[in-house]
Amino acid sequence: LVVGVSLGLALSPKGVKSEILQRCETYKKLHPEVSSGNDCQKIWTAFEQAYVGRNSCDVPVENYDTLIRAVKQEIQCNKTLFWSKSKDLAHAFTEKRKCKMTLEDTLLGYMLDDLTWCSKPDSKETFSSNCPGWTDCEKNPVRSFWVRASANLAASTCGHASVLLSASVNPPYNQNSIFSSVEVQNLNHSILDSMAAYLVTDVTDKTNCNDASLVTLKNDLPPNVEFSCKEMPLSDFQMCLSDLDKPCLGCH
Ligand code: ZNA
Repeated sequence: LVVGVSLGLALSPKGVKSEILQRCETYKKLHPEVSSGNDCQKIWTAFEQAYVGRNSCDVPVENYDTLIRAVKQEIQCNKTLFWSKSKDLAHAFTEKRKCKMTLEDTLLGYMLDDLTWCSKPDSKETFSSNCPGWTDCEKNPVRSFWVRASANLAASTCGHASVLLSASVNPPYNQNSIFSSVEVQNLNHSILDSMAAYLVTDVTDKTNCNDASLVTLKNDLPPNVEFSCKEMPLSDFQMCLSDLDKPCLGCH
């Protein structure tokens, strides 16, 4: 078994625990509405029990169920923005426009974005280096976390959902992605009405909303979830970031 080295974010000497606790407290200050229901120390304990003392290629997705239950945050209808191969664009957008939120704008995603963590058998420690990379083995602690957190966000998404896709990657909708294999699969048709795909197109991109992969996305959605696709030139997208009076991605 080849286990790669993923460096993750450069951490303060105190490590993953203090980074996560600090992010949790920062989030609570920025979002007073989630403050009273969430105890950062309890969240840390629920988080680490998922993977401490385990082989770092043997952390099942369900091990994060306790963490999911420990984090209390209501997902507001019409706000979810999924993304696939467009992380930086999606986060630039939600940083400027509070009408949409990605997984990384929720408490759970905010605490763990860009971090790497793992443990080892018979250890009580959390490490942030020499952990398996995303594709080294399927059941690594980081990937299992994002699968579980993504499934939870999708299952709670109500009203109208959006997804930001890039015409610069082929295909823009990939059935191997977490967006397809986890998020689309976990949407709840009894609370979700519609999904709009925004395909960001750079000047030389030839892919448009007629791409076969977008037909696949439409067909992968649960029955009765209405689908639409809009091409969005990158220049228009950048305009959305600078001119906040311009309506974009359904935000006014
Ligand atoms: N914040 C995250 O790191 C993250 C968020 C990781 C995985 C999933 N998510 C969810 S799913 C988020 O809410 C998005 O809506 C969905 C995006 O997942 P995707 O469709 O699989 O898109 P992607 O761009 O291929 O991957 C998303 C992220 O996963 C990347 O930014 C990386 O952090 C990680 N990743 C995916 N593939 C690899 C990888 N990291 C290293 N090597 C890879 N081959």
